Amino acid sequence: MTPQETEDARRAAERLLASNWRGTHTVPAAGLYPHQWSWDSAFITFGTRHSRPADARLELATLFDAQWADGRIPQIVYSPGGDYSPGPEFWQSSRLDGAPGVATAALIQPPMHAWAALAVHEADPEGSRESGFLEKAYPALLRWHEYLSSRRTVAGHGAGVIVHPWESGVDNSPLWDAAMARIEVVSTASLPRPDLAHAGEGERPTDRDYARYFAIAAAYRDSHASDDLASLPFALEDPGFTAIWARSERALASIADHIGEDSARHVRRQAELATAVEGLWNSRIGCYSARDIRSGELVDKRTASGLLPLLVPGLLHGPELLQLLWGPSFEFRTTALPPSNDLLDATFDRASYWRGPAWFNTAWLLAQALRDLDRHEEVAMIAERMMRLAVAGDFPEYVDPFDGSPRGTRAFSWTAALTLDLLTPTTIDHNDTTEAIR
Ligand code: 9WN
Repeated sequence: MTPQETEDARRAAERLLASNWRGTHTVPAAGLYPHQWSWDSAFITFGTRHSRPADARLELATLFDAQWADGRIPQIVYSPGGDYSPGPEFWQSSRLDGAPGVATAALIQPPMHAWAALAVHEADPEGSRESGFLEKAYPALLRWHEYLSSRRTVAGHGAGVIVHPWESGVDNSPLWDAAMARIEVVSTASLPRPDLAHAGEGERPTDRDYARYFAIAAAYRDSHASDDLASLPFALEDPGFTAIWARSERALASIADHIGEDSARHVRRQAELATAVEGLWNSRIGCYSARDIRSGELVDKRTASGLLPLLVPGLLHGPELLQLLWGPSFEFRTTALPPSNDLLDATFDRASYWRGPAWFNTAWLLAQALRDLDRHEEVAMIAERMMRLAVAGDFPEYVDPFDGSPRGTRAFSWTAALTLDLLTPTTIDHNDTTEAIR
């Protein structure tokens, strides 16, 4: 990539992020996703921190303002208007205990936030200090991680439990197929699908999936967002969610150090989460996987979520995962970007959402892991491919894993933000805590 190509791509990404900015937060995509999404906002700040650090701080602060009394950070913070289903009228969050003043969903998404907050601070330490950013963010992040520990783990395991496929961020991944199949579907007749106005039908979950999504969400809402995980229709330990949490716990230790709080407890917690991730190693398939808490069984599916434990320093099965990434299941060398699903599995579908297409957030997450492993050539390869695919496809939501054709919606914010991040050289200040954890 020439310096001019890089500069042009960075400018285009910045323009797109500015056009999706709504004054307090960035929408993931203007038509398909017209509200604030939890892990999208975290990913987006990895891009906006470079040229608009004050907006990046505001983006996270807006999300923290929607935190529930029990510490959860909601999957969606609704804005007025916008045609998206389920909307605020589905959740009626004001009727649920401990919900904030603003309308939100009751579900959550992977905890990228502490990691994002540290990165936002590091991009503009002076502005961050002047605004007391970390001092304000830390208590919110602490309560969020405490919510996860107390409400989203099963005794004896410690991995993060999701109670809806939407909570994984990889909604129709084959990891959830067996658990989804247990949900009875009465009819798919009157389901609102405004999403189909913005992406091809074959690129989105099916009506049958949606009927189940609504049934699981309604059961959770009607249980008043219960923490009795065993009583819920869907509850699985998620390897991607847990790996991201471990990474964020490590960031929380650094944040605590920056502001003179006790970091040792986060270092300990990070080690516990690393152990919990190891509990999701599935030796039958040679990959990390999800565990259904109802059956206690690990799911026999290799997916990109099962590769994300590479983010955990000192991972026991790191070498096997790297081989898997380069081997016939994920074909890192020849694919446009790593696919979301095992190329060899019967469920693989090159067009359907999280069942095959390549996503920019997955590629970026793997790039972070590879950078930690000093595999800088591979990081550069991912950066170059992301840049070319993002520019050629008008910042698509995801791409065909073989030829890189754009799929899903366009002008998608995290595609722009994460590409921008990889194209921007940064000096990351690894402090003592981070080194101790490594
Ligand atoms: C449900 C916003 C979100 C992402 C998810 C992605 C998709 C929503 C949907 O879009 O999910 O949350 O309507 O399909 O799967 O990761 O956060 O970009």
